[in-house]
Amino acid sequence: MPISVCDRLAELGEIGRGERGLTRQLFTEPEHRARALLARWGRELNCEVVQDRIGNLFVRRAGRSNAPALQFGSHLDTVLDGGAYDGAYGVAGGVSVLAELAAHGVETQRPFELAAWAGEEGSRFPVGCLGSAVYVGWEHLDEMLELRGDDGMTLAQARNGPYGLLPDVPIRDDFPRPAAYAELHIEQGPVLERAGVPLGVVTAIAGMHRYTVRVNGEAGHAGTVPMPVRRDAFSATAELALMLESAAREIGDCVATIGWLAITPNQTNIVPGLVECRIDARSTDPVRLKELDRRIHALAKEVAGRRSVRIDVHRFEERAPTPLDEGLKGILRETLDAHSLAYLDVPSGAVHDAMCIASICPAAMLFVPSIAGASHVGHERTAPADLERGVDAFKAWLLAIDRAL
Ligand code: HGY
Ligand code: MN
Ligand code: MN
Repeated sequence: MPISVCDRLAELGEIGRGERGLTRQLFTEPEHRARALLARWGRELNCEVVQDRIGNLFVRRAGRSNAPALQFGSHLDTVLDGGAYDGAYGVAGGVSVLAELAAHGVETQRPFELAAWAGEEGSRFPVGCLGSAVYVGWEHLDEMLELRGDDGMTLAQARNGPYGLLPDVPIRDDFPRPAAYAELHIEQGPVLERAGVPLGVVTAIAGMHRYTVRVNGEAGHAGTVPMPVRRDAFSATAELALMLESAAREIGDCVATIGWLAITPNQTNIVPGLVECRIDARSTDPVRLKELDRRIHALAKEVAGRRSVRIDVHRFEERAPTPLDEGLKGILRETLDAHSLAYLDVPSGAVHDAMCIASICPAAMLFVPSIAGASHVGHERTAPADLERGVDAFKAWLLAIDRAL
């Protein structure tokens, strides 16, 4: 009896568990253990297990021909105190599909290759979709290896450390272009649950710009610097944050978030001299995303002038809104109709590795509902029946794609 996706998720869900949720950041002990577990699952299924030099892990099942693979997957890393389903569901679900094919001796036309993309969250090293972006050539490995995490360690040091690449897995240096790519993921939003529909055909993935913002004011004694002459870096940042929030609301159909912030010297009785923060700005509409970008720079200039502080804004990540492949979406809708499974077209506000892979081959995604739309939190949940149904639908979709390609 093949292991259920819920059981695989339960096993994965114990790796990196903390009080408030799961933390499996790239090249840390728990994330290394999660990759090692996937490698073990792959070997148990007599699949070829290989990795590349940024830490992407591939579990490959041979097909009748050696044509370009049908690739599918997601990520094993998590945000800080994250949930047990974001990313993990697409990987565990992919393993369940491979296990089902093996259990029934199904021979596919082409190889089926499950990918666990390294560092999708960008939660330790600040570039999102890190592994898949290197895989498609959007980012260069050598440049990414110089990235520095919040703990001061470079990506190279972490990768070459005890929790880097898996010691017993061969390294693959070629980046074969798949024939097509499919990703199974939780919705991370409330749309499917509110509509009472168990499956989502993802129409497009939101574009995302990420910025670092440095606000330079003047540190001083909290008790003696009079209010009118202060150049308080935190007050300037707070004003910028509120103006950014209003701008996003005004533009509409976009989101802007400051989720990471560091105050220097971060002392109760010192007026902050320096604040660094990061802005995460998104929209599925490129025009709105561009307007948000314009407003960010304009607001920074306005606040800097009014408060006589220096504000430097640097965009370090730019991912365009990504419409997903019409052909693969058509096959998915036909498959769901053939199995009398209800579905809804739904855009993705979250970004995914699929947006990178879509630049080298047709790519599409299938969603299952998130309870209360909660994600990137420890109480992220999806009902077991929805998880199982998603894997069944995903398997049928992959086999239909394999026949159609
Ligand atoms: O941030 C995101 O949208 C994704 O979960 N990394
Ligand atoms: Mn994800
Ligand atoms: Mn995520």
